[in-house]
Amino acid sequence: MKILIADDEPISLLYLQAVLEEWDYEVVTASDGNQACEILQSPDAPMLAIIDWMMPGMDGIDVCRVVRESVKDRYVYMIMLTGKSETEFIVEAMNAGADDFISKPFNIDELQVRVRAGRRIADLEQKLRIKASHDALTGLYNRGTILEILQKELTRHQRNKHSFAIIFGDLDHFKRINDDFGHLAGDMVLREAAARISAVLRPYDSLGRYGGEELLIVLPGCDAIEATEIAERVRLAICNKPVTTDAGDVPTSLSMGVAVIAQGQQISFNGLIHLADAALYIAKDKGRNRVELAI
Ligand code: GH3
Ligand code: MG
Repeated sequence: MKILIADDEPISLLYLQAVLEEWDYEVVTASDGNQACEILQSPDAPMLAIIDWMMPGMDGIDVCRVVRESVKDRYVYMIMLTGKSETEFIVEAMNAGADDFISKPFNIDELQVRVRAGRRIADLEQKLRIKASHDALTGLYNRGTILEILQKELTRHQRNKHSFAIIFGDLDHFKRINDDFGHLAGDMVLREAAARISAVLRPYDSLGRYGGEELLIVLPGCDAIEATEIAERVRLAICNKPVTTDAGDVPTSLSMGVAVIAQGQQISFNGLIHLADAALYIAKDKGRNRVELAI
């Protein structure tokens, strides 16, 4: 696991780094509070941090406060390291957002167990977050998360005016698949469909399970041609070969409705969903296993 250590004294920093590397942590260092903050706010930041209280510029207390206020999408477990040991300082550090407190000079065994406890909590936090934001069967984003992503993309669109698209997909005759092959096979089809779609999307697209066999894809920066091309790629990925299940090979297909928001176009969240849903309805009506673009 990655861990940040922030200390303005190079010798302390080197010593801590050597000790933590010995315990198999991947160490990232910062020599002042500003740098620590910047690292902890970056996308691939460590989830564990040991922060010295006294540093030039932002001190450890400032770092804890800023990180707690600004980092909302994951938990950073922060241990404050300081020569101060009186209760009032411990209270101040914890009030600022620190999770734990170690007095200098520290005992190496104590440091090890405290870092280990922090690691357990950071791990658990991450597992809980993934559980709360993902669908257990397919591993895709769940409904709440994909709708949040869509809302963020819509807000970004209103600010930047660039185009983007969504695809509403629904597996065809899924009830029949369950009836003919059983629910377990149906589950396998859902999982395989999710994997096949993920494999043909771009890294910055988002795919979520909107409902039972309904999927929602958010495609940033796409115009109608690009979005339709992607939808067609998705369609082929699903119908090109049957899904192999324990109950036999299951021919599978997906119908999709595509809605595109052009540069500068104004649309509400519900209006956008409704557009894609209406196009999906037309795709079903016209015979399924097809892509319809909303107009
Ligand atoms: P259409 O082509 O019009 O979409 O027909 P359909 O049969 O796919 O649609 P319908 O809404 O009639 O049925 C959807 C079925 O999907 C019913 C439901 O039991 C099944 N389903 C929903 N979630 C799951 C799931 O997690 N696992 C399995 N195996 N089936 C599911
Ligand atoms: Mg269906």
